Amino acid sequence: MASIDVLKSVTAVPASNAVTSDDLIEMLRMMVRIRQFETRTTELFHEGKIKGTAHSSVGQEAIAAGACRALQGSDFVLTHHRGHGHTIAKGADVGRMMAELLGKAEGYCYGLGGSMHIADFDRQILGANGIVGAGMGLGTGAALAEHLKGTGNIGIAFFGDGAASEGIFHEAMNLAAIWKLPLIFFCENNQYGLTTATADVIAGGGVARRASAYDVPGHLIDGNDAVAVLETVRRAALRARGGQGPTLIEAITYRWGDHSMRANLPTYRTEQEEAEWRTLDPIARLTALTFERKLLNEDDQSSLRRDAEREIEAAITWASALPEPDLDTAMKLVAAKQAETDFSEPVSGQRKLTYASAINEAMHQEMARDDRVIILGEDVGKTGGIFGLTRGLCDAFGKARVRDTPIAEGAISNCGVGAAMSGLRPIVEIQLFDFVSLMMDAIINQAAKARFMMGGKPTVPIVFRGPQGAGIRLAAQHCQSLESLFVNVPGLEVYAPSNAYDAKGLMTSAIRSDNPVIFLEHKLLYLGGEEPVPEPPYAVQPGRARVVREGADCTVIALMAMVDRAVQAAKRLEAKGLSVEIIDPRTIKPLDCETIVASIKKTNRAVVVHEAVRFGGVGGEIAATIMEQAFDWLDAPVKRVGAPEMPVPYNDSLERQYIPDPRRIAEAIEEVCYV
Ligand SMILES: Cc1ncc(C[n+]2csc(CCOP(=O)(O)OP(=O)(O)O)c2C)c(N)n1
Ligand SMILES: [Mg+2]
Repeated sequence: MASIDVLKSVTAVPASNAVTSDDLIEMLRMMVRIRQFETRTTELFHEGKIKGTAHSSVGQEAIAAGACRALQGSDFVLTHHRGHGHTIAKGADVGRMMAELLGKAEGYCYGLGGSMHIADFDRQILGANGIVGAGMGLGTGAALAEHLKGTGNIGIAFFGDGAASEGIFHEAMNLAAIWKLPLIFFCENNQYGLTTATADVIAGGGVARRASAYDVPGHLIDGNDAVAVLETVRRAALRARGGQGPTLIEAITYRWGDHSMRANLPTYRTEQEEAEWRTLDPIARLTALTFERKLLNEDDQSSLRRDAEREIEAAITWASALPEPDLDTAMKLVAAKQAETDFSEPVSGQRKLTYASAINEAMHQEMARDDRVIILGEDVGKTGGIFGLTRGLCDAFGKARVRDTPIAEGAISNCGVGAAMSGLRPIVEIQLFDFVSLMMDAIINQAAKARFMMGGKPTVPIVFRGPQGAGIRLAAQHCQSLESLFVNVPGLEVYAPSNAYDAKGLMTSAIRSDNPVIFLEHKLLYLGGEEPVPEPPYAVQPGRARVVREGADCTVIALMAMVDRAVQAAKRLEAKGLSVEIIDPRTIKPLDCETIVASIKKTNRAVVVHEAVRFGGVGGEIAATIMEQAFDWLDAPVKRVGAPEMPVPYNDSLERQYIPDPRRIAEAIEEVCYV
């Protein structure tokens, strides 16, 4: 099916004078090293020493060697699941790579990531990735970071032909094109995505042709020709460095082995096809060229091979003797340590702001304090966002830092994560929080895990913020409360301010945090009045709850817009002689269990209130914590109040019935108090 005839369509790229003897010899040396690494890795896998899986790039070495040869040391690469070759070609230490494959503590990722997550940030190897296509979105962010920092560095995002069918391909291409980002999109078309032939799933006659849709150069080249790869990437690099933006390169190649080392897939290629492609061995081809030019002879070639064998054997011997990682250290690598921050909270004076203006002021002050802080989102620029949260920031800090994006949540979020890993501190506005569903890969698979799976190296200081919640009749896809989706993901922090003072202080903390923060705002709170908010910058400590109101008979733990409703309920119950304590956790993750449990030990009763659907909501976690830590003090079962098991209804009166109100909260309090 994948006949070598496909190569008839590629553009021949003859070696120009720019290609030196050194280039040819070093590319060959690199390819031989990569092949040896992959060959031994496959053997170690079959011996049961390398676990899980790994993907060999044998047959595709010319791409890694040629493309990385065209880069400078400070340029970056993002690779994919079949990434050993790129990583070696960008200068990684094969010993530490092997240690990672063997799951050792001195591996690149402390043995926590394995083959699909190897990264070396000191060499601008920004990571392999287990999510097909991810490198393109992250690459836009890394390129944006280099551009804004003015380093002159460029980068390559490698991806497979299969990845070219992911939406992120189009979103990232578009973003890179409109922003003229210094990024090369390099598609290694090995003609299969797992068992599926590329020709069956790519419309429009190939990947490179899509470049014209974004008005960027597209090159279709022979990926088994290291010289063609080198020359093409050099051209693309020149363009990127010159500020002209991205290039799309599609290189036709073939992987010699199975999709992965597990080799558990049914046959989908003929032996004849495989044999035919082996005749186009990229190493044999470059070797022939070096012979033809009398740069090397057969002895030199043998010694290149022997050197590679020695190097990889030494790497295996070294790596095999290393100690295993331990769980305590692994736990410490989930999140970055909290930066040194002054969390003393100023007392509110006379000055007042709304909840929305308080968040805006925090962003303004942090952008003024730290020029790494940028904002990405739909309509966030001149118009200041549909709820006005970013109003005035574009005027104050310019379009380069307050960036209107296309309506492309995948690109916005992945660009943000890539930029965060490359040294910026992005704030991503989610226009309405429901649209976070289109950002979930960036948040859950990338932002939350990057630090851990890459061995504690990258920090991912990014804030995802936006309005959630019901109350203004926007119906089921614009009104959800989604916090429980995030609290179950290690690596994320979740902040949920209920008032203007906390909104400002927590936004400041979120921006200063070195970890990804989900910052939940509430539409109804946007509509609230002005409250006292100190003018100087201040940071509220995450994981420290506020006792909103003291009481003796029952504790209500309420989130966001429910805090005020709980206060109303408590005031109603005063008339009945009930004294209700109210706790606002302020951040759901970290959660201040101590304050909650101490309160229950005093009141002996608890009600948890949130607007999110009750089943599976955060209330269950809080109730379980109370049960675990204060069971003996409880005089009644913990009660939860939340939305019913239905999407948010549009109808005015139904929506009001849907959201917990002071009456329902008061009833719940009475129930636990009168058992
Ligand atoms: C988003 C996502 N979907 C599916 C997979 C499972 N998967 C891993 S590799 C792969 C094939 C990828 O093909 P291609 O991009 O052509 O890369 P190649 O394996 O050919 O190098 C698939 C489907 C995944 N890891 N991520
Ligand atoms: Mg493929």
